[in-house]
Amino acid sequence: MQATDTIVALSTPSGRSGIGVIRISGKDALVLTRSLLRDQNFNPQPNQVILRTLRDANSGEVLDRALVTYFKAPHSFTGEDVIELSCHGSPPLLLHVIDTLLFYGARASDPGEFTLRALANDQLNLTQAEAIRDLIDAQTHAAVRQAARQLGGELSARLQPYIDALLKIIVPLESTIEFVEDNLPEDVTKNVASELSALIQNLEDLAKTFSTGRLLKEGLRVTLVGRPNVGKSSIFNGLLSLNRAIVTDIPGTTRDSISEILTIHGIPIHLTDTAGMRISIDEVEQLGIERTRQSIADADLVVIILDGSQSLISEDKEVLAEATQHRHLIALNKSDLETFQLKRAEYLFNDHTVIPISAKLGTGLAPLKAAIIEPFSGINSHETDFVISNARHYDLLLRTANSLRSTESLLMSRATEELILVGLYDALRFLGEITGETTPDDVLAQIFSTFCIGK
Ligand SMILES: Nc1nc2c(ncn2[C@@H]2O[C@H](COP(=O)(O)OP(=O)(O)O)[C@@H](O)[C@H]2O)c(=O)[nH]1
Ligand SMILES: [Mg+2]
Repeated sequence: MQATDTIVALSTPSGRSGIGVIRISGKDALVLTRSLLRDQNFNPQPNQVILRTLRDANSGEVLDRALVTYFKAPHSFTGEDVIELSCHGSPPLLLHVIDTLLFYGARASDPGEFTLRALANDQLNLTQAEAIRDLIDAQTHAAVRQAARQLGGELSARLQPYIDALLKIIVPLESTIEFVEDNLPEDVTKNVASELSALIQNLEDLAKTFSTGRLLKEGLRVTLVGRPNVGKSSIFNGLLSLNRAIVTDIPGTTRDSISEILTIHGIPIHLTDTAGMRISIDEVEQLGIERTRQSIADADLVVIILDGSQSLISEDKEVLAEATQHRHLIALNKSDLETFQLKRAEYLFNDHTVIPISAKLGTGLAPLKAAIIEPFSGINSHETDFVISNARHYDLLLRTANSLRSTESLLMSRATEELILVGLYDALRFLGEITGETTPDDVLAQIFSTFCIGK
């Protein structure tokens, strides 16, 4: 996995900006930079920022005045020689500088290749590399905090005692194989069994935090449904505090689902406004209603909206029949109207609190927000303990626990040590896959393909 070539990439987003940072990593980083500066005597002190002139390869004309920083191997992010060029953030200029470096022999980096090199050179482990990606992709402060903790090595530190505990079971078993002809003595079996069950418990407890971690990372999909004109689009706009969806008193105005992201207490909410559900002969509207059904099916939570100023009509009942099959909340809109009646019998759904709202006045939106995240309360960026936020880690923790469970039953049925050890070694390998020690190359390639270029 040791890289021999020198890679280059733009590390800041493409587009106009104050500065744009180009990163070069590899053994020729300094040689390439000397060419770019047309200065063969360029010998910078590591970790110091120097202002230099960058020049075109053919004409020698000035491209930019840029800040150049040299990080000498192994004291760099990748563990290789690294040069960072802070240029002015003009897209054509940055392209020109990169093209010039390619001309001198650099190679355009693949996604995540800088981080992959850092991993190969033991500058960080796999969970930390993944944390860098998660940090960059984080959509909320809570997700940033979790990624930062993982970047600090918290996950690997949490796994280490489990790896130690496994080794503590494996090592004596290995030595028993060589000396004992018969089955394991009763007391050894008992000891191993109790150590195993404690370990399984710990692993499962850690795995369970994934439900919270996934929520912090991916958020909650919430879909607003109701018949036309109950005020879905008005509530959608109200929750987002902006006029995103078109609101009219013409039923059937919203013909396609639209989605936006808002955050409630650090949890990203993917909010979808849908076409009103009703029987329609209009083909476009029918397609919209089909999308509404899809959006209901995909949602973690459906908010059913009814017009509280009117009696329930058959279209409402159809919406209720369909949407109450999913996790749902009921909101009663238009509480500002005189005919609004929260206590009307038909709205008293037995096991449900109904939230009164006036999208027009903006009242009731805060209680609605609170109700949306209520099942997830306690997940607060300040209270939350470290959680598993990556499906790959979750899967491997479960596989570890499962293979220990099978080992446990083998132990109970007094299987041979060799058989018992197979499951224990599997568990050890799964834990090692989390931190990258035993991760197969194709899995690594898959992980790094999800990174952005320049990281
Ligand atoms: N009085 C009153 N009118 C509302 C309220 N919410 C929405 N409306 C009106 O109801 C009509 C339909 O609203 P809209 O949001 O487009 O409903 P949708 O079809 O469910 O998306 C519009 O004329 C809105 O101004 C409310 O809370 N009170
Ligand atoms: Mg609408």
